Amino acid sequence: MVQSSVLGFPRIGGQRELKKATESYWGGKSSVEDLLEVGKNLRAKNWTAQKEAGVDIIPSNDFSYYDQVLDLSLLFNAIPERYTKYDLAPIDVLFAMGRGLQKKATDSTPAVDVTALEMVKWFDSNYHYVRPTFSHSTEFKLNTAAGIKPVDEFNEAKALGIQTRPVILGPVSYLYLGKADKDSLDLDPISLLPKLIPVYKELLAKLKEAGAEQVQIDEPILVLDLPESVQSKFKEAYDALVSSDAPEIILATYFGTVVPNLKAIENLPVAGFHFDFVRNPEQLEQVASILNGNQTLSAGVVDGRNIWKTDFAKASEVVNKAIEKVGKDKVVVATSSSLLHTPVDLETETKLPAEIKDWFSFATQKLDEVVTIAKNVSGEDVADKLEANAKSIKARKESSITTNPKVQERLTTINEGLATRKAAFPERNAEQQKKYNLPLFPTTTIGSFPQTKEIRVSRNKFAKGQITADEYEQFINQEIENVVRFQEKIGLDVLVHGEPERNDMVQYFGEQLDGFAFTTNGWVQSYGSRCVRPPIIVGDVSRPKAMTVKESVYAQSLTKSPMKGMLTGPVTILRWSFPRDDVSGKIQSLQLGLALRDEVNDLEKAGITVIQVDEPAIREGLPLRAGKERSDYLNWAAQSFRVATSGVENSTQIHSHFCYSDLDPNHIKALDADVVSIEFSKKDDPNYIQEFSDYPNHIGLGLFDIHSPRIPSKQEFVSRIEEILKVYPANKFWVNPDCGLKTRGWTEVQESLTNMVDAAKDFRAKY
Ligand code: 39S
Ligand code: ZN
Repeated sequence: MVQSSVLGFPRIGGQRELKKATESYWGGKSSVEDLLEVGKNLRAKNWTAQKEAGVDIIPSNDFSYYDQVLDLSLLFNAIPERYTKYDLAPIDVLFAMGRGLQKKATDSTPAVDVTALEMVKWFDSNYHYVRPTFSHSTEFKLNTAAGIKPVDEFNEAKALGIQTRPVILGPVSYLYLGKADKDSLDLDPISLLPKLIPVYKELLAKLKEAGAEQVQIDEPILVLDLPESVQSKFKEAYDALVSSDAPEIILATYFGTVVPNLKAIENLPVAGFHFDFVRNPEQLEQVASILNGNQTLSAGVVDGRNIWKTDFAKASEVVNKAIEKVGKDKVVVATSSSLLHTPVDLETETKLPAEIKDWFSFATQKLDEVVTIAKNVSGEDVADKLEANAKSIKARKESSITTNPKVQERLTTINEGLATRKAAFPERNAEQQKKYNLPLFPTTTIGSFPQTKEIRVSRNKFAKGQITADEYEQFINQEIENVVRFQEKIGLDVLVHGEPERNDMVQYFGEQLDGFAFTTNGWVQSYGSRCVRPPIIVGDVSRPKAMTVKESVYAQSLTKSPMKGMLTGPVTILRWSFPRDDVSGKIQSLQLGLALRDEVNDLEKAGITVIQVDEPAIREGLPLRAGKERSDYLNWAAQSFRVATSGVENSTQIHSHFCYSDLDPNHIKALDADVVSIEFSKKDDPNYIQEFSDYPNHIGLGLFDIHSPRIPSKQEFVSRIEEILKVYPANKFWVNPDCGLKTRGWTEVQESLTNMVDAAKDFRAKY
């Protein structure tokens, strides 16, 4: 009997219970016990759902109160000293590292003021992990202050009668995905491996003692281009970790092919491997050849990254090929990656048209998929399920919803001319300077202002028909006016309307574009307690009518300062939606580019002549390995952006914005935006700043971290600007936060922005 396996399950809960509990704890509205109780119930629920679905290999330690990588930093004692000075409870240390902490002193406790660790994208997904941050004084050991999470959760499941397979990020990936702290920039994290291995050994021994037979150790960096010096570390690590004192190790990779790194894993003494055959089915041939005859081959055939129903026939074919190579008793049918990246349950979607809903499969449905495929390849009778599945797959292929001949025809009109501005940057810049007459160090924000409880409640009422469209519009207009008046008061130069009307920067557009479906409860964790509801691209995309003009025009009518129109770019809409799998990313992105071009042109016509088209996801979309696929991507990504933004006059100023990733300035040059703003406040490496000084157009290097409630002082802004000015020229220097302010509260925003603008004014006086 071929076994079925899941690499990880979403932990936020079907009704975002975890989000609500964490935010309530942070807000001082509930106790830590309440939070832990919610966590415990969610874990039990997830394990039980998997058990009941018939999944053979069920993960544990896939749960986290913030981020699974951050959990390891806490457990391994990789806690920078600045978080250890306040006598915080372990879970508060965890949250302080994840989101920073600032607390006024009380009679009994000292003031606390620490920034968060850097948060970056998890490979090419929209999930963010907290970057392990090491210094020369990092001393790895098992930090048992809060128990030993992987062991405790294993025992918790066992007590429910469920045997699980703990999941842990492997030591090579853990170090490689980390970075040196600012006081130890000469430290190469991977050099810490010999010090880390004994701690993993100790942890594995404890899991074995607790009764774990197998562990899933993830080494996702094996799908990246790795230097020889890192490739060789796998042998060193796994020769040491495999032992009779440790559970069997299944080494898991996902999100790509390991073939270029085959050497790194071919003689590892592990009990088996997991590979992603959704992304790269062709790697089967080569990966099967390195197995030693005793090793398990876990075949990832159910997509952990998208919501389309698995084609049972196709998936079974891949698994059968694997069986041919290594034998039935050595193959496991698995999800391609953790299901963290998919919404919890399709059943709770009551508003999706039945025809479309039948094409989807969310995490809960995917449990049944792995089980069914495993049964099928084992020779069990699942004929009715196969038949129903084949019917859905065929219906989607033949549906008229997916094709729009007009869109396809318009796509053929795209050429270089359509994707090129009328003049080059120097000429545009001169015209823009004449038109707007902005001072040196112009100040602006990235677009969103606090999405308050009040705003969300009002939108919710409108959606439920409890208030009228007029009432909702009036409410939104009042919000816009407040945001405009505030910006005028503190003296910002280029204003925004604050986006109170938007639920999310991608979903908002998805809901207005043709070719999309959207969910009412399809939440996916993005970082910490924050979730997104990715819209789903089901067919050819077009824009039936203007999407943002009304709010921008209203905002501009309130002020003489330039008002920025705010759009999300084609690549980002594509990346943060669930994309089609029947059409290339390039085609979807160009269709979005055309739809947005209409919007940009409409904004300009309506008098909005500073327009920001955000592309924060452009970097994460970069194929994980260098090569033709990557250069192709960069070409079509930039082309889509330029299709969207090149229909305007020279004097119209196009902005763009990027965040969440290490950015290569070369990748954004090709967009030819007049002004870009990038996340920068957590970048400490002077070489990184240097790289941006060659960027030809204007650039705003983000000056404060918007993920943290912490308020930087004016002096802090001054110091940071001074530091950047050492390598970055004053005449291209915009002043702005790292990113949009929607997740922050008004008090923090008011103080931070005031300090930021005041600092800019000082420099203006000096230069
Ligand atoms: N990806 C996307 N799609 N969007 C982004 O902004 C980003 N930014 C980056 C990278 N990836 C992104 C970082 N990620 C949020 C989410 C992701 C982020 C940053 C921020 C965020 O703030 N999410 C909100 C959250 O988790 C939800 C936003 C949303 O869709 O809290 N809100 C809806 C709305 O405003 C629904 C709000 C809601 O919860 O309409 N309503 C309540 C309910 O449904 C009812 C109202 C209430 O009582 O509060 O229960
Ligand atoms: Zn951003």
